[in-house]
Amino acid sequence: MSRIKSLSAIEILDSRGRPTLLAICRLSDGNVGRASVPSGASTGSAEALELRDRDPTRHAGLGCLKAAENVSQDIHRALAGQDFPSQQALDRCLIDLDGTDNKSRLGANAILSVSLAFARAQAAQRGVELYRHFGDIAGTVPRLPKPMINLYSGGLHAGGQVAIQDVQLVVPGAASIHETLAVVSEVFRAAAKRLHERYGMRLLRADEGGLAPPFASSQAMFLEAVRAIEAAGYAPSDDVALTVDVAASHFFEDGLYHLDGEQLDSANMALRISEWRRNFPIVSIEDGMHEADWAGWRGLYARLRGTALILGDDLLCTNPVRIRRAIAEKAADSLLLKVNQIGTLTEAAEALELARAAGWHIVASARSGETEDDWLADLAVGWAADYIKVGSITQSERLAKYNRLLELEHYARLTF
Ligand code: 2PG
Ligand code: MG
Repeated sequence: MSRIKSLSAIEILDSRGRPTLLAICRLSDGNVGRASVPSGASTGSAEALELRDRDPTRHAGLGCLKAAENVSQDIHRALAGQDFPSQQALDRCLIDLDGTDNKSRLGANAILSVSLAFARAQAAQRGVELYRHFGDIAGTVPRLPKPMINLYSGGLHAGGQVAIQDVQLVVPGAASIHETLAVVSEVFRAAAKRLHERYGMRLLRADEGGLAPPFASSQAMFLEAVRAIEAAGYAPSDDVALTVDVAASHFFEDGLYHLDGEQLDSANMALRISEWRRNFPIVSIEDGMHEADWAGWRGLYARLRGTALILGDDLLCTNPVRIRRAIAEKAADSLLLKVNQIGTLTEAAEALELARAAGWHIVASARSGETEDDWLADLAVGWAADYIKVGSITQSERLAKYNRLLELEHYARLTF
């Protein structure tokens, strides 16, 4: 049993310089857990609500003082002195206390910060590493995920110079996280050098640390990725493959996809994606279609199943109801798992279980606004995700997760 002594939260800043929350959970036996929550930019409309102050005189309305107060006052008052035997018991209590469908009363940021801080406190109480505790919560056997590492950015994470959001690298044959990072860093350097030669300036980095030059088209972005892999001395596909987050919800308007100067209907968008997959070594396609274009998703899945992961982010929002629908309609075969889209560890574990039972792949994902907290690495390992998506290798809020994976690989002797 874990009796809560106190809960509190403060407003801190994320990697974009925007407010977010850090929560602290103290148990009566002296164990303490702390955790901070990330925040997205290309958010799905079915995500749980991130509570912001909307006070235009502070942080452009993005302040989190109200959410912090909800933890330190409402949630503290309701939970302090209570014993919680499990994560599920705590999360159910938080969900009931909020009482809304999308956590809009207390805020999903407030609720998740408590859910995570409690998990850390319980892990400390049990004297086990966080990844092992996460595994016990979900009944999963820990395993290392393969990183999908951001190389180029566009869309809402960069200047929108290219509509699609992320082109990422995976190293299919790597034996370890160490080896993966070494290979990716060579490709990243080769890519930066090529772009420097071409554009004659040090390139600006996007939100997740990816390179964001003014590519003429999506096609040019993929082609340049392949050239960078080759320039680093690797074989595209066999040594280093690509994954893409199309983030199509964010360039869909009036029923059409506005891509590379063209307006494509759903069928032509699916056709365009299958051309990319044929011409480039793409092994995973995230959000190829708009979040409400279910027919488009079914078409994409029918066309590409078995050749690349059909990965749902905005489509699914880590929400069991939406995942059930996608399984039934054969609209996807992989889940991008972001716990802040749903707001508690327990509900995210339900999403995981559903997706696993359907034979889906799991990609544990960070957000574009992150903190230096590294719990995502433990979550990806503990929940045996197939992949982890954290962004590039050039910013500390991303490296906190990669470096924690290296630590787990080292002393827990975990493998892929
Ligand atoms: C995504 C994520 C992470 P955001 O779309 O997959 O890259 O972005 O956190 O902005 O939703
Ligand atoms: Mg996405």
